[in-house]
Amino acid sequence: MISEKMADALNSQINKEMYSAYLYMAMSAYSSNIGLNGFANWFMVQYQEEMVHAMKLYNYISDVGAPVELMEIEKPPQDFGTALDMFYATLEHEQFITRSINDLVDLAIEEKDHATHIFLQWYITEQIEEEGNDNEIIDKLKLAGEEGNGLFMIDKELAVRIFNPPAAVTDWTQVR
Ligand code: OFO
Repeated sequence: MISEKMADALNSQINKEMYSAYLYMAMSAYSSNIGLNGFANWFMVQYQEEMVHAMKLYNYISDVGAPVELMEIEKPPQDFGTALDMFYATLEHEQFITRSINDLVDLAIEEKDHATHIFLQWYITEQIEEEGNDNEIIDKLKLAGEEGNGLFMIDKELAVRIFNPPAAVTDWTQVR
């Protein structure tokens, strides 16, 4: 059992995760357009990860007997500038998501909602990884330069990222 206020906040978080998926899908399309197929792969993997983030919330809300409420997903931008600009935008978005998760944890603590508090721990850890990945790529882009060989090398590196689905990702109702 969770409060109505908590259910609303978790439903809003589903929307934020769906927007994250949509944003990274747009970045993937943009990367393909400018010939950065490795970046396109990296962002498409990120898109899939965001879908998992959304589905974990969806299934948690269902598990605790609250109504899932889906909302309109905002249109993402279409032009992201240079590769470095795109990763700065990615980091900024992830920092926004981290703040949102922190607010959810604050609410869980305020409401003494231990189940939701425990559930949210996964997201706290995940956000450390997400921001860490973005910072690492930003550092590499700054070091290697944004043109020619350096960019080509980073593109090759990002091409090998693969999506590691949770065990039951073929059955989205089982994603926990
Ligand atoms: Fe990118 O972590 Fe979810 O949104």
